[in-house]
Amino acid sequence: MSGRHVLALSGGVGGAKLAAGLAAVLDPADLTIVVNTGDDFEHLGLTICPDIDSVTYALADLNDTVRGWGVKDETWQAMAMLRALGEADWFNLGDRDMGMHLARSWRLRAGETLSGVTARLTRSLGIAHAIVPMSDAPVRTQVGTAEGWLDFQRYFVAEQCRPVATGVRFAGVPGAAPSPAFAAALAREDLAAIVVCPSNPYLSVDPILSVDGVRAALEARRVPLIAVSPLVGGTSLKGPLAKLLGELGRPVSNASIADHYGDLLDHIVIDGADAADAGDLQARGLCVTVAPTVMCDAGDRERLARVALSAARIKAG
Ligand code: FO1
Repeated sequence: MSGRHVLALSGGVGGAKLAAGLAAVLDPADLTIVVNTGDDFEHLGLTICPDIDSVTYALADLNDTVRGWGVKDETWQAMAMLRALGEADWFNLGDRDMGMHLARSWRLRAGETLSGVTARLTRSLGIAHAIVPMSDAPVRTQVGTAEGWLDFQRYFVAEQCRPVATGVRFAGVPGAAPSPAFAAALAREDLAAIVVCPSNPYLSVDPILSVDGVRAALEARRVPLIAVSPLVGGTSLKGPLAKLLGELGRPVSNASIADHYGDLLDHIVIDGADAADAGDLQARGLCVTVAPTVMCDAGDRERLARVALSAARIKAG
């Protein structure tokens, strides 16, 4: 293989950790991190992009690793004032995090694209690697429930994922083109691999695959696609994946992850706790790597990044 450029597809928390690991071992010229924007929403007049921010904070080493989202050493004075004013307080915006939303929102309102604003904000935080939205057009994930379709943050934060999910849809597609940097990465002559980070396939990766032309471009690719499974020990570490799989009538197993990605998938990295799944996955024609996938610190993130890259036969620095 001649190229060495890696295209990583990421959602929030778990995906952001692997994205940070990839950035730690690859030169900026060798990595494009495309991030889900299906979780984005307008709140209190601000444009909130939770997954872009999770990846940004992880690469800038600003992320709160205990909470899993937002900025570390955060304070909540603005939130307290909002509450005192009787404004919506179901979605928690920390003071430092609020600065990010303010900067992004006024620049979007002034006419910059989400790609342009994201490049500006990540550069300002000292990030040299490319973090790019999947699209500059709004795509909004919605979860079907008995009460109708809920916008993603209503389902995830306000309802704490309690409603039984009957389906997932992405408002805005078709009709949302890939962002310029995403389209460019897909077309690169030196593209060597696509790494799907350990994010929720239904809620975080599917929106990226639903962007106009992306699935077709991935189907036509000439490079391996490696997914790191978000399941550990037969369940999801954090987030609603296990619950969602059950509600959608699928077994909570790596077989479901592999089935979901279908022909797009060449290689799956699964956790040691799920080593027993390897035989079945190999029988489906997949390459399988069994490795520790839980990322508690920078060492874990880099180790898993190297595992994913070696699955693609890419030598990391
Ligand atoms: N998640 C929560 O569970 N509760 C919150 O109040 C919350 C606020 C929040 C603010 C900014 C941000 O970037 C993310 C935030 N998240 C919160 C996380 C977010 O809802 C999810 O982690 C992602 O959308 C799923 O990837």
